[in-house]
Amino acid sequence: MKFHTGRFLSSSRHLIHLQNEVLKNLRLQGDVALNKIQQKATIRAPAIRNFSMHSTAQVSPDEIRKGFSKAMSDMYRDEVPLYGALMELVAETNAHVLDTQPLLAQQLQRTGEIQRLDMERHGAIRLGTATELATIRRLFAVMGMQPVGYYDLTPAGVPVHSTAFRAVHEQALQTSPFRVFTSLLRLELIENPDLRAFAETALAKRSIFTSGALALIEKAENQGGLNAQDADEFIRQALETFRWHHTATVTGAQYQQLSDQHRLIADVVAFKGPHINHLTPRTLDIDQVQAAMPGKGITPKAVIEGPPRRHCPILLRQTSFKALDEPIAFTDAQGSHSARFGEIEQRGVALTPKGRALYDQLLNAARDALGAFPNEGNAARYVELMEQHFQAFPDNHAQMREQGLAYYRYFPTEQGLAARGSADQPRTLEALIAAGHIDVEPLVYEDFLPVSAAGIFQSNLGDAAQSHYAANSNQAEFEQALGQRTIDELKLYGETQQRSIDECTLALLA
Ligand code: OOG
Ligand code: NI
Repeated sequence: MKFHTGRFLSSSRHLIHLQNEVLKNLRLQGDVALNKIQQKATIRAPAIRNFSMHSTAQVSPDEIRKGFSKAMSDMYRDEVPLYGALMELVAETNAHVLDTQPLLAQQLQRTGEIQRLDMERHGAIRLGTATELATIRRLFAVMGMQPVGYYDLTPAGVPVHSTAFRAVHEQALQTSPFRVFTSLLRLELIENPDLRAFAETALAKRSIFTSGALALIEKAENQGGLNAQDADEFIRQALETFRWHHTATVTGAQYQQLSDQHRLIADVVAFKGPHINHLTPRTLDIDQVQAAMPGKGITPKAVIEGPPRRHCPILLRQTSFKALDEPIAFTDAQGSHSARFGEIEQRGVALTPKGRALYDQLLNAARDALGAFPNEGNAARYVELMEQHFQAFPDNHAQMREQGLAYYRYFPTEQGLAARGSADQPRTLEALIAAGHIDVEPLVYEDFLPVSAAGIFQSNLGDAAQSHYAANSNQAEFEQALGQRTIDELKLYGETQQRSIDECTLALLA
C-alpha cells in the first residue's frame, strides 16, 4: 500500500492513519477503501467530463444536457399534446404526494431528488446502423451522457439490443438526470434476404445527423468543449435528429412489407431519422397517475411493469399508453404509422447484484405462475401473483440494507457534525447511524429493466408482434458498433455509495 500520492493525504500522516483506522472500523477492506480516498484526493472533478483536460470549455456538458432535455421536452409537447396533459397530471400528483407524505418529501430533500424531479425524464430512440450508434455516442458525449448497461430484447421478440445514455456521477445526475434508452435494430434477424437487403440499402442512404451537428460534435471533441454560442447551436442541431417526420422514405407497399416482418423494423427503416418515440416524466405514485389517466382521456396499458406496489419502492415501475396512428406521406401514397406513445415511471432504490437476483427470481416465478404474457384479460391475476411472490422481498429499508439487497447513500447529520471530535463519538458506520450522526437514504435506480422494456415495446407494437427470436444476445457486437464498452451500472451505484461513506468519514471523523 502506498501513501505518497495526493496533496490532501500527504498533508498529515496522522490523518492517513486516522482514515485508515476509520475505514477499517467501517468494515471496508483497507486497501480498496484507502485507494478510493486517494483517488478522491487526486481526481477532484469526477471523471465524467470528457473535456476536463482542456480549459477552453465554457459550458459544462451537464448544462448542455440540461438545455437539451428542456428543448426536447418542449419540442415533444408541441408535437404530442397528450404528453403535455400527462406532464400536468404527473406534476399535480407529485405535488399531492409531497404534501401528504412528509417523510418522503424529507428523504427526497436529503438526496436532492426533489430539485431534479420536475425536469426528470427519459426518452427512447431506435437506430438502424452501427455508424448511427457510434455517432450518437459522440453526440451524447458532448452532453456528458455515457452508455450504461446492455439490454437484450430479442428473448421477448423485439429485434433490438440497447443501452441507456445517461450521466454517471451523482453530481451530474443532480444537474440533469436526462436519459435516452437507445436501441439498435438487429437486421440479421430479418429472415427474408431480399427484405434484409432492401432495409440495409434504405438505411445506408439516410443520414440522421445535420452537418451542423456533426461539425459541432467534432469541434467539441477537438477543443474539449463548446462555448455558450456553440452549445446553443449544438442543441438546435442535435434536436433535428430526434424530430418527427410526416414523410416516409419508402413506398406504401415497402412500408407494409417491413411492417409485416416487424412493426419495429418499419419504424426504423422507413423514416429519415430516429424520431424520439416517448418522453417519460417521473412520478412519485404511479398507481395514482395510472388511475387518473382515463379521466384525462388517456388509456394506459393493462399492467404496470416492474415490481408490485410497496412501501419502499425498488428499481422502476412503468406504464404507458398506446401511440396514436399518425398520418404519413409515403413516397407514392398517403397512409399512417403509429410509433409515438406516452409513458410514466416511478423510481425506487437501486438493487445490489444480490437484490437484483432476488428480484429476477421473484418476477420470473410470478410470470411462470401466470403462464402467459400479462395482458388485459389476466391483469388482476398478475397483480395478485406479483404481490404474493414479492412477499419474499423485505419491504423495509433497514432490512434491505442489512441483507445487502440495495444501495444507500450516507449523509452526516447536524447532530453528527456537532459531535465531531467529542470523546464519546461513535467510530463505526453502524454506530454512527444508530446514534443519529449519519442519515441513510435509498440510492435511486437510474437505469432500465429489460423485461419491463420488452413489455413497453410490446404494448405499443400490438399483440401480433409477439414473435420469438432464437438469436443469442450479442453484447460484443453491440459494443463493437458503439465503439466502446458499455458501463456496468452496478459499478456506478457502488461508487456513489462508497463516495457518500467517504464523505461521512471526512466530515465526521477526519
Ligand atoms: C423503448 C422501450 C423501452 C423503457 O422505458 O423501458 C423504454 C422503445 O420503445 O424504443 O423506453
Ligand atoms: Ni421508456
